[in-house]
Parts: sequence; structure tokens; C-alpha cells
Amino acid sequence: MTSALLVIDIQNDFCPGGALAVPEGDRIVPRINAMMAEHRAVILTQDWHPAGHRSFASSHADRLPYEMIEMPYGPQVLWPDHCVQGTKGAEFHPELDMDRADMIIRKGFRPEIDSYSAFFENDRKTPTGLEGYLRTRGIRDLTLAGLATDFCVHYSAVDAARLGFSVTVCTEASGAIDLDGSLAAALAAMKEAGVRL
Ligand code: VGL
Ligand code: ZN
Repeated sequence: MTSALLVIDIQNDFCPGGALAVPEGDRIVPRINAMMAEHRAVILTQDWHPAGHRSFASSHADRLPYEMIEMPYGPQVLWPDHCVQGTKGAEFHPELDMDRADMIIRKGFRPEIDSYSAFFENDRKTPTGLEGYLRTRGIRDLTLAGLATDFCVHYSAVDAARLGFSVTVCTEASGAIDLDGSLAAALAAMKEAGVRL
């Protein structure tokens, strides 16, 4: 078995009642738990922002959540405050079987730069170290599931495919935010990058 399950951001803030909730985001948790036994490795990502992170609309004067701004590294959606380090919202959903995780990779912890992908920050070049972890463990195939399909799952899947992994996104075990057609665009971009859906 050379496959790993990469579980993206199953955290309270992305589930109903959370700060940046994906509709029915918690519905996929039992399915993800069941998928864990089918892989050699299970890796969880955790969105992990310091208070006052630059991706938060509240960190900018006269800006509202879901507006776009230009950051030094390119365009960035401004989000409601979410997944702040040490808060309930940043914790994994209580039903997620996190005991089965071999590794938890945190992202978005640098105050000035967001990180959707599990592999690179949003500048598209600062690595998280996950590629080296997977390669040194002999992992060649990745299955991705989690939240949100159109942001962190999408960027992680495209980066993984570009790095040469064989990538499948389980859309039935993922959920989308869907801002202005972002889900359709993400599905097209993943297909284009050679990701199996
Ligand atoms: C995510 C927006 C901001 C995600 C994280 O997990 O898809 N989206 N931070
Ligand atoms: Zn975030």
C-alpha cells in the first residue's frame, strides 16, 4: 500500500455553528473516519491562524468578509475570523477519529500570508514540508477529503498533482463554501491538473 489519506480542515469553524461554516460540513465526518483504514498513512491538516491574521477582513479598515484584496503575493479573499490558534473553532470536529492520524500539519500560522494548500503557502512557493514527509514514507498515491472542496482541498490537490503524486479527491467526503462559482472553477482546475474526482 503506497497511499495516504489527506484529511483537510475538519475543524469546528468549518462545520455548522462555526465562523466559516460549510453547509452540512459535519455530514462527511463518518465517511472520512471509515476511509482511514484503507490507507497506509492518515494525515490531517489544521487551519491555524494567529489572532489578527491578514486573511481576516477584521484586520483591514473598511473591508468586509468575502471581499477580495491584493496581497504582496496576489489576490486574496478576506474571511471572517476563523480557526484562531487555541480556540474551540480551531479544534477538530469532536467526531473526527483523530487518534488514527500519523501526522497533523498546521497551516496559515504566519501572520502575513494565508495557506490554503497543505503543501505551499499562498505565495505558491513557501513549502510546508508535507512533500518531504510523504516521499520519505514512500507514499505515491493520495486521496483527499474534507473542507472546503473549493479552497483548501482544491489547492492541496492541484499542488499534489503538480508535485507528481497520483491524486484522487473524494467529492462525496468533501464540502464546498461556493463563493461566486468557486466550486465549479475548482472542479475544472482540479480536472485540468490531472486530479481524479
Ligand atoms: C479554508 C478559507 C480560509 C479551507 C481555510 O479550509 O478551505 N478556506 N481558510
Ligand atoms: Zn483559514
